[in-house]
Amino acid sequence: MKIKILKPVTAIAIAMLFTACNNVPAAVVTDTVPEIQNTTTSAPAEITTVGETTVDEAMFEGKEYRLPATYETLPNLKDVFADDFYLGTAINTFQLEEGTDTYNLALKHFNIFTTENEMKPVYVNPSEGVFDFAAPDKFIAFGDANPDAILRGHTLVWHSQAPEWWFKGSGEGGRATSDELMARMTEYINTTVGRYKGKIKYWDVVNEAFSDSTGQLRQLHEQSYWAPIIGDLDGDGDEYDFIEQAFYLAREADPDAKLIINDYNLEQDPRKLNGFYDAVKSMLEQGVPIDGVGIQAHIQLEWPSIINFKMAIEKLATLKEINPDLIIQVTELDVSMYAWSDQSLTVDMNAENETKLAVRYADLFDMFREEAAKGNLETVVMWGFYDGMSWLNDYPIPGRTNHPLLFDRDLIAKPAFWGVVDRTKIDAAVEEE
Ligand code: 9MR
Repeated sequence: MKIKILKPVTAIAIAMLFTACNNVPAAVVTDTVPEIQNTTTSAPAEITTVGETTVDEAMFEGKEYRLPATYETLPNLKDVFADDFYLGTAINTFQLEEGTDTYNLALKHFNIFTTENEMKPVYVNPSEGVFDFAAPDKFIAFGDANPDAILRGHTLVWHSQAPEWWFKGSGEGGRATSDELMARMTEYINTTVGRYKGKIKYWDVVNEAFSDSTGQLRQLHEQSYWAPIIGDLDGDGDEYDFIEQAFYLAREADPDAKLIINDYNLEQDPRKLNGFYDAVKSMLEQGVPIDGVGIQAHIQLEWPSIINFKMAIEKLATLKEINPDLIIQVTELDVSMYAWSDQSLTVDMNAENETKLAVRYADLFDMFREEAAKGNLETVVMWGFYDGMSWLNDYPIPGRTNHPLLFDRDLIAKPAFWGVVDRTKIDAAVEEE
């Protein structure tokens, strides 16, 4: 296994960006930590490919989409922003069957696509020696068939949706040792990034490594084994090593892919933003090949303020002093209709609420345009395109219906769509509703 030993760096104190701190809890509560049992791992078995991954497909069964006859007359979102940034969506391969409405709609409006679930390690490498590339291969085939579609791979190193077996091994309490976990990460990155070399333009190499409560690396009680198991390999006093190694490995496996470090709440939690910023800065100063930062942006109707979001982008943009080519992407945008503390199951999407959402989207995209014009924003990816597909249905409140995206459950453009395209049309779009 190849470990790059990095030069120690001087910690640099960064002034806090915001004075006020909000109390919004994590936008994302992740899966339960796998229970560690007393097991030992054997030598890696030969890699085999198993059958198709089906992720969340059941919820779409039986649904027939009927695009309105007028849909072709809608402006293509990606063209509206052609001079500003790439515009994308999360997608699943079952939505990409050629000729279906979801396929047509996705290609009409978006030019960059992220796999919502199907490239997560728990599905790709479910057990030792087994790799299932059936769904990712379909995603790549979609890219091959549509050469203008840019593909993002999501994600390589994450504490959630990672296979439990990665973290088990011959260490204390049946936990993997640092060497074992590094070997698995190395095999995974080499195999997966290597397989799609030249096909995936961006990889979310490391996802959600930072804690909401401290802004520092997640620890065991925050559901992550990565830093606690891999530890400080280079002895420089920090435990960013699993991140550093992941980036070196990904760079080696596909030198042309753009490598992104991705996290949530950066736009609304100064403590987390500062911790993330300091870590990325320190790694960039050591020469870790981080090409870009991803701001997930799972936000709400009334939180955070546009100015806080903008300041977060601008703070991250100061990292260009170290890497002038640093890319900033919004990677998972959606706007929940509910405040985080709200427990309700439904919200009346009356004219007032449709308008609020449309204005929220209009304000966001105005700000994105400004930041893109300053060279601070390269891509905006939405976490889905129609309300029926959003993870925010049933989450964080089971049984909840949400309306966070630009198209409704019948694939019809909402007033929010018009907010994004042309805010002068919001009133008319609301009346039509
Ligand atoms: O949208 C994804 C949902 O279908 C999955 O059930 C969930 C499992 O954790 O992951 C969702 O996507 C997440 C993404 O991979 C990382 N950032 C937060 C996203 C929303 O939870």
